[in-house]
Amino acid sequence: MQKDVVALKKITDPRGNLVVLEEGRDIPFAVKRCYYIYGVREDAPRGFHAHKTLQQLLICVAGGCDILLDDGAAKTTLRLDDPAAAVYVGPLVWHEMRNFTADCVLLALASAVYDESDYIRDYEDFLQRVKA
Ligand code: T46
Repeated sequence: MQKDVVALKKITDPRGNLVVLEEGRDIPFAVKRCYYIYGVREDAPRGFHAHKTLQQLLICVAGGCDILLDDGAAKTTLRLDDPAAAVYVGPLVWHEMRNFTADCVLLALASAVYDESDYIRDYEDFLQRVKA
């Protein structure tokens, strides 16, 4: 499991910063869907699921939040708070997001359109699938 925040390509000049994400270079899958999460209460954690097949790249384009990644063997918590940094979340990785700042905008680039049947929302079910 990738356990690090990955630095994105940032182009800085006197006007500010521009971050580039290109399919096949910075994004290891074809992007079929984007969504973003914002206005999250600090005491309202989200996630608590894994995906069967979905791949995602998560970026806090503003503010920050903590992301716990759990592959069934090891858990790691990363702070995502740089618009020029991303976390890759592959299939069968349980993830939980916490401690959102009030200004946080969490952008997700996803490899497939929304499909509730791709979610594993029960932790014991997740562990069984990891072992299988
Ligand atoms: C994930 C983390 C990082 C849709 O109708 N379409 C969509 O594309 C999405 C993402 C969600 N929804 C509906 C499903 C629920 O009724 O929006 C509602 C909230 O979704 P959920 O409770 O799954 O939200 P989070 O923040 O717990 O999880 C989301 C993504 O769903 C998930 O894939 O990996 O962000």
